[in-house]
Amino acid sequence: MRVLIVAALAVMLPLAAHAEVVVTDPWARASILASRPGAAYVTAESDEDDRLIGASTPIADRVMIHAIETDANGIGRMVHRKTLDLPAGEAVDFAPGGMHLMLMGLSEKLVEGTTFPLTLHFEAAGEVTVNVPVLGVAASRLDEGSK
Ligand SMILES: [Cu+2]
Repeated sequence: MRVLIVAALAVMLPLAAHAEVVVTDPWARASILASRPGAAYVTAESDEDDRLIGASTPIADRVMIHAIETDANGIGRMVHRKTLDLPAGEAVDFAPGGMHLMLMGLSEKLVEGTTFPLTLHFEAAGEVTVNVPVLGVAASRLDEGSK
């Protein structure tokens, strides 16, 4: 009996001590060419201060965290970020024209109606994997693409 209780505590304690990040509304836009990078979007919210430190997917060589910064002339440029802070209780939205997860070196085109797994790596919460639906080439938000 004692062995069972110790084993149960060992399983529960790390969970209680860790931040939890909820990742919702994943989507990506279908690509016209496999040679162009794709982009994926999610909403992420952590119950404690945490930080996105990377992402990966089996369908791309690597996934980069990109922001878009607008210069004084109003021209937007993609800026690579090594990490992205997730303040506790604040939903961070990835969306076209803003933060996105750039899928570099796609092994195949992103085809509308398919899905692919995307794993987000958080400093405190660890890995969270979501299934990303691929919407049409003209989709600009999740709800638009699902109509
Ligand atoms: Cu980008």
